[in-house]
Amino acid sequence: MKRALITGITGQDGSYLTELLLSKGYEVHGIIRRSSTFNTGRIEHLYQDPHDPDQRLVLHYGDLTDSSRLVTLIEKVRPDEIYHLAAQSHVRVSFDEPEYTGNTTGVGTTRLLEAIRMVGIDTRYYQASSSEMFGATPPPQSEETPFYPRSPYGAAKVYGYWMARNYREAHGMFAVNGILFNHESPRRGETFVTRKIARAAARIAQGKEQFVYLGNLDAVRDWGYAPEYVEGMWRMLQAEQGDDYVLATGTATTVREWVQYCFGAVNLDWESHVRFDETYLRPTEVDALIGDASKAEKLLGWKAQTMPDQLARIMVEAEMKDLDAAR
Ligand code: NAP
Ligand code: G4F
Repeated sequence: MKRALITGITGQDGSYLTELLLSKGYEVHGIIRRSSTFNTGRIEHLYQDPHDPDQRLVLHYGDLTDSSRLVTLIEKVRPDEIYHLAAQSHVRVSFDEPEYTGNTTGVGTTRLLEAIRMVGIDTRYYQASSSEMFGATPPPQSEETPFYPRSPYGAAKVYGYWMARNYREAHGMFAVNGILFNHESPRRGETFVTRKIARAAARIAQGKEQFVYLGNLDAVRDWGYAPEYVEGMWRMLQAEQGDDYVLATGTATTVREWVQYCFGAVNLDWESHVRFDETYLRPTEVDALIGDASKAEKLLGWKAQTMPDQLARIMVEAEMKDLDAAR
């Protein structure tokens, strides 16, 4: 039985990846942070009793800032595959907490890579790189596009990208950079713009709120569906050698168009409900991200299936269902 270790298992991608790996027969180990409230909501439905002799999902406390714990965990689990998804992943927040973002999203990657090297296991490593690394470089962006990060988060991800490549080149590690464009789902964190808008549209439709406050409506993003992207992560680690791949839909949607899709899904006129709040502007913005995922299609047979308009509908319907269930 293959064994995988996932950092960031409690996040959006971690939860879908856990479902995928369990369905493929893996034993899955996940690192969770100690917190005073439960932070395992996204994987609650996958929980397995530690007393069950057939348990295939095991959770361990740990943190990206604690190198010795990463070493003991790698030694204990000895995974065949490691998916490094944990990060302070919010771009706007990274401007408020640049040092913390650098420490976790950036140096946290080095701590993990170094833990693997110190323990000396032969494993396959996935690095959650990001289209934010392209920043100000105009679209379309591919594996060959130069990086120009526009946030502390983007800069930290560029550092992590190069550390993963360096461990591949310097130490012969099977290390992969998945350069993923924005991917969303009903499990997306509530403060990312797609979920914030889908949630607001549903709540306004049900009379619970009247307005949603947003920042820049002109930004262009390439929004895909998260469960499809974790399949791409897995395929990257099944390839013959470590390499770097973009995953994206190749489509361009503005935040304004996303608003229109979501409010359209509940038959509301968006302009009566959207208000501007400069709090949500960033000191430096990434104007346009549109990915070219042709390498992943050619070498991994991966292609995005769900397009942004369908995705918006999926997310609004999930919000409506949750509100109905809470009644
Ligand atoms: P997410 O929902 O924000 O999840 C982040 C995960 O990292 C959570 O499990 C979080 O734990 C964990 N984490 C944060 N700081 C940690 C620390 N110091 N030690 C240990 N764990 C920590 O992110 P996501 O959307 O699933 O994205 C997964 C990865 O892909 C991230 O690295 C992100 O930067 C990257 N990425 C995402 C996208 C996207 O569009 N979603 C695109 C490109 C790249 P808690 O639950 O305890 O907070
Ligand atoms: O949803 P966002 O916060 O995502 P962003 O900044 O594109 O970052 C996400 O995708 C990256 C991949 O490219 C990941 F690496 C990263 O971890 C994260 O998952 O913002 C999208 C756009 C931005 O241009 C922002 O300025 O929406 C604009 N926006 C407008 N009003 C807003 C808002 N963003 C947020 N979060 N909240 C608003 O009210």
